Amino acid sequence: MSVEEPAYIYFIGTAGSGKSTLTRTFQNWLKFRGLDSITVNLDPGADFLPYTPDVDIRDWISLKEIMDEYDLGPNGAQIVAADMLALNAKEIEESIEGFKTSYVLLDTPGQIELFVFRESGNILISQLNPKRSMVAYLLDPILSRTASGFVTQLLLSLTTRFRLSIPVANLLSKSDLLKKEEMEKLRRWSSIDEGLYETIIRERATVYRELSEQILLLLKHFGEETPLIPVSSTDYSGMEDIYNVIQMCYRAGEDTTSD
Ligand SMILES: Nc1nc2c(ncn2[C@@H]2O[C@H](COP(=O)(O)OP(=O)(O)O)[C@@H](O)[C@H]2O)c(=O)[nH]1
Ligand SMILES: [Mg+2]
Repeated sequence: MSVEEPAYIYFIGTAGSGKSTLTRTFQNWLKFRGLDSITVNLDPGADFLPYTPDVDIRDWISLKEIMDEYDLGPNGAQIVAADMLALNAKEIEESIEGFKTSYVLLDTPGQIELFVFRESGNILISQLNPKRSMVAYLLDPILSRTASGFVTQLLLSLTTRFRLSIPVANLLSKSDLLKKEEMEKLRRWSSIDEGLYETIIRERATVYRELSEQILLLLKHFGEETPLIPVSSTDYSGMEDIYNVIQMCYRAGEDTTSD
């Protein structure tokens, strides 16, 4: 068995971007490769999950109970539940440690702000292992179709990097839904090229022009022109690329298969 500590991969993205499905798909892919992983559901509001979580926040936090106890609607209860995640960080850690695995795949709440903009995300990452943590950030292809939509998503990804202070890999989710030309266009845009700049300028009227330009400069300055990794849970494309990014981050090319 490897004596290495596990790698913690947080799947983050806007609601419906494919986090839960990718958590399952990537675990399956690791399994095909003979690599051990566990899944952690951090969404107390999840009604249905496409995988059976090994560690489940719903064992500690019930959205229904919060709604009843505090007389809140579902949105208010989600916020209270997100903050309660921090209170359970130690239990989550102990539960994960019981598994002795190589990869911990953490599926975050449907709404990105609950994990990224409130403190609980940071608290949980610190409690687990910030040095061996990374974010797999899912860009939604539907929201990426226009240049301004694409830039806004990159900005959210950059904001996630700043809020959580761990490395972020940008994935283009559900790439099976994109035509070849659209994929090519996004690939070019992801290097923050002139074409993206010109498209933005054409898309927006004067009031947005300077803002868009500044956002692009910001993205360029902070290295957001890193390659986008197209992935698909439908055809399993991009799984090896995710794996390679994880290796580059932590293991310098080594995997953790038992010898
Ligand atoms: N075509 C396609 N649909 C996907 C893919 N991944 C997820 N979906 C669908 O997108 C919807 C949202 O996925 P889900 O994983 O629940 O998103 P989450 O809210 O980010 O966890 C579901 O209907 C999934 O079946 C994919 O790779 N390709
Ligand atoms: Mg989900």
